[in-house]
Amino acid sequence: MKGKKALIMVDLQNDFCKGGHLAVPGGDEVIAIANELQTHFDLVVATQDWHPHDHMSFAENHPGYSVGDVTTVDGLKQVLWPNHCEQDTNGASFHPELKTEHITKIFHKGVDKKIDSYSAFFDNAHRRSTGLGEYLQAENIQDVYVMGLATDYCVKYTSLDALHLKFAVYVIEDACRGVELNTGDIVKAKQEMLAAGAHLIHSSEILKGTS
Ligand code: VGL
Ligand code: ZN
Repeated sequence: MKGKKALIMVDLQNDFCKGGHLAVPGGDEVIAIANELQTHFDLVVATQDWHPHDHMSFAENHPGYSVGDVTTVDGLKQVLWPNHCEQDTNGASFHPELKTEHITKIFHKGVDKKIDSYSAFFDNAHRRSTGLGEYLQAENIQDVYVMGLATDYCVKYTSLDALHLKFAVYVIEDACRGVELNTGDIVKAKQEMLAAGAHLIHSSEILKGTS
């Protein structure tokens, strides 16, 4: 039987787009691509970064620290961010132009104040599953296609975890944008994903086929 394909749309939320609290350069440019891609898959899922106000990834919750600083939380390296994607705020909502009618399930991550979660599958210490891996396995998905924000954080860790879970992983390069906190982070992230076994593809390779 031919493998079933899922599209994972990572964090297409207002706070990562223009005017958002953690705007990723060009973030909103991927929304139109996401809309075009959705009908080409057996299954479409989406993630939302979904933090409580007192989340430990927010610089504001670490007196004396600033955005971009790196510290340790509960033994794990943590980059400190501006407050973003606070649960039930407009910043955490999907971009208003994103089509949502094809999404079969939404996975929230970063909900525990004490630990961040860049991957759509597990928190950063792999302590708790979001349920995404189990869901895709139950749906007999073999190939996962990852797109969204941000290339060097949530897209990267989602892709690496998908590979660990033995999915074939395709990262749709032109449908991702990165934070690039440090110059070269996006290139490095792509190299890491490639080295781990992901395929980097262009959306046209999917769109040229029939839906
Ligand atoms: C993300 C930084 C903090 C992401 C989420 O979606 O890539 N980056 N939280
Ligand atoms: Zn976050």
